[in-house]
Amino acid sequence: MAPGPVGATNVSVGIANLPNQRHKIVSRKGTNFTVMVVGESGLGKTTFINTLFTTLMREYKRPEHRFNKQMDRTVAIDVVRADIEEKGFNVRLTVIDTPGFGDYANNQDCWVPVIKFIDDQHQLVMNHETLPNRKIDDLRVHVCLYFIQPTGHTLKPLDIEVMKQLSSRVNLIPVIAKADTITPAEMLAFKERIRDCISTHDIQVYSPAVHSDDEETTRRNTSTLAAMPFSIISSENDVVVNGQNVRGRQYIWGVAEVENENHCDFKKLRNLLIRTHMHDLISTTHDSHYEAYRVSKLTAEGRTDNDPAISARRNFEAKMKEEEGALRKRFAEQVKVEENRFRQWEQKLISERDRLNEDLDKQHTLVKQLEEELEEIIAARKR
Ligand SMILES: Nc1nc2c(ncn2[C@@H]2O[C@H](COP(=O)(O)OP(=O)(O)OP(=O)(O)O)[C@@H](O)[C@H]2O)c(=O)[nH]1
Ligand SMILES: [Mg+2]
Repeated sequence: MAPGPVGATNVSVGIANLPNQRHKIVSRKGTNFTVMVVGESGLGKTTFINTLFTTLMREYKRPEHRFNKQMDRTVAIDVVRADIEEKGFNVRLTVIDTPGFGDYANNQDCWVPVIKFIDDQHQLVMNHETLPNRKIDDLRVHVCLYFIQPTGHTLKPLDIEVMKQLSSRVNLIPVIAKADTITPAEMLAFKERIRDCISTHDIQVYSPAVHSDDEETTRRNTSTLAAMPFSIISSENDVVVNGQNVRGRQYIWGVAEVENENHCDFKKLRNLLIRTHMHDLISTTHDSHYEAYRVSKLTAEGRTDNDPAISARRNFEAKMKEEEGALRKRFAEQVKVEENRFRQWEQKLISERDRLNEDLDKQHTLVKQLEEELEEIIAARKR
């Protein structure tokens, strides 16, 4: 199927979380944010995409489009898009659906088209870097969600192989699909085993910096990291819980709710993607993964650090970093000056208010005094 948008709308997101300066710079032109889903066939990748878009529309109380991507087996790489926006900050959210693998006796190299897609996007950007018009449809994958079958055991050799291939190219986040099919205790043990397996095989999954200047962010990052790999439930349908329509899956024993944090980590994952770590995912993609691709390509072409093109680029990047640092410093200083100016003005207003209050008190006393004198005169006249 040809890649193309199945729906587009505007929703509000927490992009205002970005540092002010960054926000200002980026908001003028907006940005692309691209998520890819990969994994075995039938694990609910396409259902997840539909669920993500539907719940986003609902969360931000925007008219709901039906993001009903066709639910047959996905047979080709497919692109789903929506424009999201907050306070003038535009994000083009793109989710890339991929055909599931694992259906065949021989799954060797089944991930090749996915890896090729990721590399092709890096190559496209690299090719355009030297052209005067650098406007391209940048589909570099900022985060890849790898779907794991909820077996309750551990990762399969195929998972390990594919995750290794992916993790050297993109920010990789493993997710446990169909969390409603195993018990909470099984899920905890399964997560632990997956974490062990990931570390044994030295798979580099995305792990955001935990410590931040403010305590709230540090606490949030720690709790997010503790939940990895995220368990998710997806659904095509709404069910009624306590008189309210919620996304979920109805069973005889009850409802498995997509956005209930006691049922799965869907909400944590969505927050990480759309709110708290979008900027980090975008910048690490450019600074680490794209850079690694670029260097490996140039090295393969036999170009070294002494190559004028490479050193020119290095100098350019160092200069940009320096300029950004200086800009940040100037901005912080400007804010300080403005704050001081505001404080002085506030202080002046307070003194002026105090002076006026004092005047008012004096006038009150005078009026009272005059009233008393008047009363005395009237009384004297009556006598
Ligand atoms: N129990 C349960 N079933 C789910 C969940 N998510 C999706 N499914 C079901 O799993 C089946 C396959 O879902 P798809 O979204 O088509 O799976 P896919 O990963 O896109 O499959 P391919 O396109 O073949 O790679 C459908 O019947 C879904 O309803 C879930 O969270 N829990
Ligand atoms: Mg699919």
